[in-house]
Amino acid sequence: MAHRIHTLALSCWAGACLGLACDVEETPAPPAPVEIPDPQGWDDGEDDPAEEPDAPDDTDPPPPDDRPDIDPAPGIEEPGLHDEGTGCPTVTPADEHIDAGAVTAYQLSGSASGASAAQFYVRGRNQEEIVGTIPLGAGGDYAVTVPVFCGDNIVKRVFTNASCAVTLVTELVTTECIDADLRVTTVWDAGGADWELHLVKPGGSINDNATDCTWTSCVSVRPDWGVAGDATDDPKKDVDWLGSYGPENIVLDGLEPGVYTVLVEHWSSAGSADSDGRVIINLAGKLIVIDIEDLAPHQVWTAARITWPEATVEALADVHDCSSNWSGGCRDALP
Ligand SMILES: [Ca+2]
Ligand SMILES: [Ca+2]
Ligand SMILES: [Ca+2]
Repeated sequence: MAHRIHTLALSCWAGACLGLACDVEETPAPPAPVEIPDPQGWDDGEDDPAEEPDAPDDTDPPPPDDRPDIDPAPGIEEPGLHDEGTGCPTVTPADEHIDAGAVTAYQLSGSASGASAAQFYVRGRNQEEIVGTIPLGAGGDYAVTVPVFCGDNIVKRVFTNASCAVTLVTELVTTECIDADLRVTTVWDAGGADWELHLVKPGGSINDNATDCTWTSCVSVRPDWGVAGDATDDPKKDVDWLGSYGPENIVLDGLEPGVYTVLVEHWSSAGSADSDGRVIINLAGKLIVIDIEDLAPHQVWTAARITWPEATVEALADVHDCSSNWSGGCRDALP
């Protein structure tokens, strides 16, 4: 199974290339949408997930102040287009509502002529949140498959250039769905060539198809976790990506008790050694964002340990060089 390289022409990463506000320590107060807080400030160190309360019975969402702020257009909620600035990108189509059907992921596509950078943001009805880059092709054309949550979602697409930010807000509805306990998402930058997201079950190891949910085990098939023969508690990698940016996403409902491990491989040798990205975990109402920095090809980043049913997340930054034992993925025994 060849991993193809998919490259799109967006040469910058994060808000730094936009000439917009990039210092996430100084989150601007809405309404000032042009001053987009950089949701991809890998280096800020704030909202350290390691500081998550670990009281065993605490399954309630943390107070809003404890959540990382990853909404690139805070306060802009009304469906439709919102322009702030001059010389704004032309965004089509301007979907205000999408009936997505019985899906857990959806391809957003269209054109944003005149935009130099773009981001997507999805918020579910239980305040699940994800954010990432929309790669822009020639003329501002784009198509990116993003995870979506169960029921009513707010989807924001923010298209920017040096003088304007256009936010397209869309209500997106999915049906025949469940509010999954766990969503793990990873996104990365232009220099990343095929990052690979792994969710390893309690007692399992990376690239073992029975215990690791990843591209070989969890895309077109699903490993049988939890109750044997019951597919409702099996994981699925519902968004897989082979090029730059991502996202990739794994969804799991009905977790077995124990400790799960989230790992990311930088899969292609064509990638940059200084590639950055992040892991976003939505776990039973909690939002945890873990930054990944300078992940070189054939390195593995152990990003988090998730303990269930306590619903706690330990953020990690363990880097493992697997280049000496790499064959279609890391063959070292991890975690
Ligand atoms: Ca991948
Ligand atoms: Ca099962
Ligand atoms: Ca870097």
